[in-house]
Amino acid sequence: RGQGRRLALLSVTDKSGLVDFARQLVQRHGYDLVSSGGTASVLSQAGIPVQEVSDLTGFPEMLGGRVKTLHPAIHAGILSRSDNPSDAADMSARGLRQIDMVVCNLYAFQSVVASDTVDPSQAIESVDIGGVALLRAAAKNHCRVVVVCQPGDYDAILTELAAPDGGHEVTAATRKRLAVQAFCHTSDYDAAIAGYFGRAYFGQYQDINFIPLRYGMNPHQVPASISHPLGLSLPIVTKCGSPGYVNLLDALNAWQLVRELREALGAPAAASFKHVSPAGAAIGTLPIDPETAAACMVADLAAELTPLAVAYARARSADRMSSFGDFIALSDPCDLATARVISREVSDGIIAPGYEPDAFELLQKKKGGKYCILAMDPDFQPPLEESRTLFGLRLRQRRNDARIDPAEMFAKFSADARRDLTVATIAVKYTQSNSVCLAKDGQVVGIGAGQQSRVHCTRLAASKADNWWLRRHPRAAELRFKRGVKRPEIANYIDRFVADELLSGDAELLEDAATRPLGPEERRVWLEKLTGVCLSSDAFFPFRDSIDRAAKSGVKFVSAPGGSANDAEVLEACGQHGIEIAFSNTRLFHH
Ligand code: 93A
Repeated sequence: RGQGRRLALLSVTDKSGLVDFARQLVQRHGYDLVSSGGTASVLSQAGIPVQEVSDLTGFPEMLGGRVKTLHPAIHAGILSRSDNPSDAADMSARGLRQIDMVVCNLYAFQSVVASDTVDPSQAIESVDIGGVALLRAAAKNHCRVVVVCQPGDYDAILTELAAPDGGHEVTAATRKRLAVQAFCHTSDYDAAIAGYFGRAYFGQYQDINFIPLRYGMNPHQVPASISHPLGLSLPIVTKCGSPGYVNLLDALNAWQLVRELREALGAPAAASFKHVSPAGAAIGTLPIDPETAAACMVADLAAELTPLAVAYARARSADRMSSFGDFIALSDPCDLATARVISREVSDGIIAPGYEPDAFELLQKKKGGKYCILAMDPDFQPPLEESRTLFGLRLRQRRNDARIDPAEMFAKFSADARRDLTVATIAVKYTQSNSVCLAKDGQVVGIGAGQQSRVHCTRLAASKADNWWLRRHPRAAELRFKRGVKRPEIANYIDRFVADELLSGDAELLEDAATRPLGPEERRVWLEKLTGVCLSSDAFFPFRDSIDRAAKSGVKFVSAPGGSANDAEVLEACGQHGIEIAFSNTRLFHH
């Protein structure tokens, strides 16, 4: 091996633990040392023999330290392979020496830019180039080279070098671990640099590769932002308003939902999100019958509705109370008719692949000009792997790219059931788990989200579906409200009217104060007419109770993953209720 002694290159900003580590390398393990300027001077002051990088390269540090270790003599020393005759010939032809260990930690970019007073021209000087190259080169050649990127590893390495039967070697397993650590370190480092300059250069203009958010999950969680992890352009442009963190969670989930619905069913789709779950979702087709138009509170606009407008009107009418202040997603560019439907609802924002000028003009007036309007690049394809950090730790996974293909998953059902099972299944794919969704006529009619028990999801979804159906009771359609009663008040009144929850002052809202509430018998008779409903569950049914409850709300078609110990019991329940079930292989948890 070279002249018999090993060679370690040390170039560190954080010099803690350096002297002790270096001394042991020299005195106990036979290493020679070579270092960049600052590191070399700390070592020689401590009486440790060290060469300067420039002694090895014959080239001085230059450009005020911008070029220290960036030299072929250094990088060939790190990258030359063991047992490779051609590499060995190259090395000896130039009289170069192999480097066996690289100890390097980088300019402290993150702590430099954490200070409020630093500007980009100062931050630039803390972008480490040579150190990153050292770490990457050493990590690449880890089958021979030991790479150490943090002082916390010094002790473990010394312990290994001192192992009685170790021959002053670092094991292959440790070299691999250290290499992966170095690759992670340089990747985090580059992300911090991209993030800082994105904020510094584009933050105030928004929407190139960084959108500052109003605040995080809560107002005290500042600052907050969204950016592309690779510093690339974002596929989202803020056209109006200032989105918050939860808006983005809603927008990105809702967008995926409508895009998949459109792709699976070939019709414009809309979703109405609240707290990162859909309150409703639908595809839109024309014509729309008068009862549906009335139940969706768009009877006055019926003549001008487009399929997209119908999609939103239906999505919004699945659960009007929950949709109050929603975040909307549209699969297609927003047209004027859709903007008209939206403009009179209380809503927090919208994401769509574009806006016709007259539609945009109308939406822009909402919320005193603060309505959040996001334009989404419809061609954006996310990478297959996704990650998030939680409590400082990064979780990675393959994104949920399971395709809901109606022809494949629901082949045995009628066309209507196939459509509605698709709506329900794509809806649960983007609903916080556990979830169960009921759908009918191309729209969600009830969703139970975020429950820890399966049957609670089913109860919630089914009771919402009951409520949706009761709102279509002819007596609800006949209600006449006083002038000046607002749309949310009407929606809330109707909800109480059909649920037998009327309050003492409620009669004040009506033109005819003597209107009789909907009685239990009227409800029962009407609910019996609810049939042909589809249900999708994001995970298997552990018991038959969900099927028994679903049957009471007109469910006739079910899709759920199989695999429960009680599948047979679930099948039996379906048989008893005349329900057709298809077990899928795909669990659809979402968090
Ligand atoms: O400016 S650099 O990117 N140019 C280089 O060639 C280079 N080589 C090592 N910075 C460079 N380094 C970094 O210098 C190391 O990553 C380390 O953080 C620091 C150590 O410098 P000194 O030994 O002079 O204190």
